[in-house]
Formats: sequence, C-alpha cells, structure tokens
Amino acid sequence: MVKKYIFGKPFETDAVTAQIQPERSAPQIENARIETDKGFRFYYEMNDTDVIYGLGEANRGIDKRGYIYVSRCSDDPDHSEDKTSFYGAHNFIIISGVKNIGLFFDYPSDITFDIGYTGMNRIDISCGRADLYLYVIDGDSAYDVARQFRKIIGKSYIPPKYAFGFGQSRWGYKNADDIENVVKGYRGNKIPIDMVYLDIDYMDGYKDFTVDDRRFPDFPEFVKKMRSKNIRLIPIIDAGVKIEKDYDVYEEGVKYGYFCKREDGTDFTAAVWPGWTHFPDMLNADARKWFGRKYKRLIDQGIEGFWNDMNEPAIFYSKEGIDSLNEAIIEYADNLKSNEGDEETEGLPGKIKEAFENLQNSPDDYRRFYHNVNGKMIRHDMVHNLYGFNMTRAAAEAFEEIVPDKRILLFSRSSYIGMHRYGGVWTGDNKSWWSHILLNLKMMPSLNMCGFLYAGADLGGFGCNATRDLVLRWLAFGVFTPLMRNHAALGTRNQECYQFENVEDFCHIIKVRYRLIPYLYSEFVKAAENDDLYFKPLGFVYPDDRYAVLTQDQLMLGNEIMVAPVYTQNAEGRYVYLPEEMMFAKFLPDGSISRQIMEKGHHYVDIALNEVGLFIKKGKCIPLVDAALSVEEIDMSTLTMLGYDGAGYVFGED
Ligand code: MIG
Repeated sequence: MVKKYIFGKPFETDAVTAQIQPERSAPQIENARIETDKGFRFYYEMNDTDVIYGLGEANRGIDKRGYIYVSRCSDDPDHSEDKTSFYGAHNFIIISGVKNIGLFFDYPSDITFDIGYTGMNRIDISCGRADLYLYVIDGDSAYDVARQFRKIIGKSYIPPKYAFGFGQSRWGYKNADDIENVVKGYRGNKIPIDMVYLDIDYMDGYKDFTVDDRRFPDFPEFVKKMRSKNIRLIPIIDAGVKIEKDYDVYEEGVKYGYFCKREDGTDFTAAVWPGWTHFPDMLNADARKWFGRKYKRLIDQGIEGFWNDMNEPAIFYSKEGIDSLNEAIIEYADNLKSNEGDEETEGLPGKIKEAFENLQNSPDDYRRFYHNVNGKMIRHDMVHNLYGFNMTRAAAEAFEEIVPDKRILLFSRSSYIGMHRYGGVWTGDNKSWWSHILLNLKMMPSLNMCGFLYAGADLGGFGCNATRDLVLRWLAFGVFTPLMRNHAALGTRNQECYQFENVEDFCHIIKVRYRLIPYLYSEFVKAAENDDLYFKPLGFVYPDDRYAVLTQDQLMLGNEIMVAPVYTQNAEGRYVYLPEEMMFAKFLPDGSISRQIMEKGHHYVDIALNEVGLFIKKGKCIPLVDAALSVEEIDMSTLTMLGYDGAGYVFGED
C-alpha cells in the first residue's frame, strides 16, 4: 500500500503520476521519527540485518548501508569511493528486513541520506526545508515495494530496438573522416555495431542544433550514407545556448524570455563549452516546448537519437564568479605587498587555485538565477535537481509532436525520478578502473528500482587510459546492459575495439550481445510494460537466502538468467554464488556454447577474457539467434533455445 504525506508547500516535481489522496494525519512508522522544526528530518532505527536498497545512480553498494549520499545533481568526473553526489537525484529507498518499507522523498533540492554512516543503525534523512511529499510504501518484500513504487511513477521509456545494438563514441571525433574511420574499423573487422556517437565537435562553435559544415560538408547526405550501412549517428546536445548575434536559438530565447534570469530580470550568463551562454528555462512549460522543437532541425536531417549532456546544469564559471575571484586575487596581492613573508600570505597560490576551482558548478551560481514556473520566479537552487529531467522531457515531448509514430533514442546525464518516462541515462564520466566495472553493475538494479531501465555506463571507462583486458571484461558485462556503448575522453588512449591486438576476441564478445538481442529487448519491453525490473539484486528473488541477499556482484536479469561478470585484472574466472541449481552457459570463442548444470552453492567458474558466461535458472530457457552485424540484419529464423527443463533435457544438446 502507498501512502502520501504532505509537508509544508511542496514543489510539484511531476515525479509521481498516480493520483493518490494524501493522508490527513502524520505518518506512523514503527522505529521512525520525523522532525520539521529546523528543515526536515527523518530518523529510522534499523535492525542489524536490514538491507537498504535504492538511490538509483549513487555510489557504493547495491546495499546502501554504511555511507552517506547527497542528492545534488553534480558534474563531477571523479567517481571515487568517497564521493557522495553524482549526476542523478533519485530519492527512493527500500528498508528491507523483518519489514519492507519504501520511502520516496519528493524534494527537488539537496537532500542527504545518512544510512548508518553517523550511527551504525541509524538512518537520518535531512533537507533544508520541510516542503515535500513523502510516499511511504508497505510491502511483502523489497521486490514488491519496488514494483509498487514503479506503478506510481509511470511507465518507463522504451528506446527503439536498434538502441540495443552496440555503439562507439569518443570525445574527439572531429569530422566526417573520423567517423568514417570508426565505421571502417568496425565494419572492416566484422564487429557488429549500430551507432556512432557525435560528441561536441560536430557542432558549429558548440552551438546546439547546428552542424559545422566544414567538418561535415553535406550532413544529411552523410547521415543517409551511414544509415545505408545500418549505422545511426547520435549527436550530443548540451544544455547551455551560446550567446552569439544572429544565432536563432539565442535570439529567440532572449526575445521570448525563455532563458533563466537573474534576480534583476536580466538573462543569467555563464561559461560552458561554447563560451558565454544562457540556460534555457527548462522548468517553464513554454520554454520547454520551444527548446524541444529545435531537435526537429537534426531530425529533419535524418537523425534518430540524441544524448543530453551538461544538464545538471554544469557551469564552468559565471560573470559574478569571475568578478569575485578578481576581487579575491587583488585582495591577496595587496596583502602580499603590505606584509611580505607574512604567514597569512604563504598559502596565496593555493588559495587562488582553490578559489578558481570553486568557480566550477558553484552553489553560489545556482543561487544566482531563477526559473519562471507558471509565472512564479523560483530560485534555481530550490529546484536544482529537476533541470536535466526537464531538458529531456522537453525533447521527448517534442518528439511526440515531430515524429509521433517513431521511437527516438534519448538519454541524459542528469536526472530525477520522473525523467525515466522520457528517456534513459548514462552514468557519466567514469574511469578506466576495474572498480568501475563493479560500480556500473551495482548502479543498474538501483536505477531500475527508480524507473530508469534504459541505462549503461561508458564501457572501457571515460577518463584514464584503458587496457585491452579491461575493455574486454567491461564489454562482457556491457553485453547485458540495455545501453551498450564504448566511450572515452579526449586525450585518453584509443579504446575502440579494433585498436587492440586479437580483434577477434572483441568481435566475439559483441557478437554474443547480438545473439541475445531478441531476448534482452523483449525482457526490457516486458519490464517497462509491467513496471518491473530488468536487472534485480539477488535479494529480490531469493529474500530468504542470506547469501543471496548479501551478494553485491551478481545480478538477476529478466526471469531467466543471472549474470556474474569478471571484474578483477589477471583473473581467469571468479567465485559465484548460485541461490539454486542453474545451468552455466559459456559462449566460447569458436561460436559454440558450453553447458554445465551446477548445484546451489558457491563455485569457482573459469571465464577467459574472450568468453561470456551466464547462468540460466532450472526449468527456463532463453532464445538465441545467430549473430549479425547490425540489429536490422538479425535473422529471426535462426532462433534456437538455450536452457534446460530440470528433468534431464538440455536444449541444443540433442
Ligand atoms: O565537460 O562533450 O559526460 O561524455 O564526452 C565535458 C564532452 C563535457 C561530458 C560528458 C562526456 C562528453 C564530454 N562532456
């Protein structure tokens, strides 16, 4: 059962779509206490064995216990273990143990989840203002709670089928030749691929919805040519609009008052990739409509998918920020002159450096601009976590109008619950670190609980230099994530599959993905249609099995399979826990599949760098097709079954 409580005057985030009659009395939750005198505070006393699920795209484990998390959409490319905020704000948790309770704090600004960090058994959730909706869900199990929550937030976005193909991206592809080379690298080596992503360099001066015609002399023709090779080009769209005379998006935004404004009514100005920009007021319905319609310009040139970036929104610095930095420098310099050698001035270069670094994504800037929400001016910091959500909503609502009968691929960096109805997410600037394969795995089921089904990480890692083995292992997990995209940062080592020795190993791993696409896509669509999860923690399926509940490095996928990727360097396999008897199926490099029935319990399984393993539950089977070079070329007549009936019959072994 879901109960809704109102505190103060909440902002309407549109996270929840169900009409729920609010309760008249305060919530009565055993072991919980709520305070509303200084901001909002929710305390809960956990049992020693309670497991806490949720928080979507957050750090640490599938079990969130033992750390502190802050929902504050942040452009931070260092996803180290100490970090408390990433790009998304997904304020839903499930307390699971003797009782199973779901809590959704519908609050669009900073909110802190201290989950057994300060006090070992204490949950302490706090935010600055006691203006929010609190949804309390009572369920039979964690899984049941998650599904009840999914029901009230509306159906998840479904991408086109080609978006289940493999995609290659890199920040630094500059022009048509660079893109052609990527396509040659894949098609030439017979590695399946469906998408090549266009990062910011395709634009003319980083201006949204423009294409640099020196880099792409005939863009529509180029898009068509790629499409004839079954390759879709997926351009990036940034949140900030370049200030440039005669650039129509800028001119119109100013004219209609569609940009975020300072307190004095002037358009707020900050620097991002294009230099000085204005931010479209994504919380203003008219501005949203206007911005969304701009995507048509690229759709008219044959584009069928987009990724929305920098929409926390990320800010390098503002005019005001630069002014205050200037003042600080002058003040320090004056000090330096008057007290030479003085202790106070010793840290000067460090202080200036710090002041300079603090310019980026500064909380001060988030207090410097306003949104026009139904005629009311709302300061940005009060609704910060809704910006990326509404940028993506702007696009998706426009697609309904521009191409009503077509699915468009769309995913975003920043998000809030509710955005899952409009698009997917990628998890931003991770690194080529082994630990980030595991972080990728842990985020997936948590994102699913919050509605985000179409999701994935930058495979191979965005920052730092990737190694061959890391890319192979990460891809072998990426075989199962709805978004399967290799992406890397400018200046890092090339990590396209064809850049490494023994390309056939990469080719094999990606082919396994294509063999599984009919299964994966149908499990995905089923999950979306039924408000279900595509990836589940083992504890959702085996709540009474303590080993299963505590497993943090394996996932259930759909109703048939379990995945357990290798995520340590130089390992030739891994330990895996089977909560029941299963068949271990391994896709071998020669195209054959080995099958082994394994008992419930702990096992060590060998999985080489060029192999993909999965586990099929007893009495289940999954469809497989022959590999193809693109989703369109998949031949459904090659469909066979993989699995076993548990009574001696093994599909494919006759
Ligand atoms: O400030 O467009 O997360 O995927 O390659 C960096 C360049 C801006 C951040 C995105 C990343 C993308 C990069 N962008």
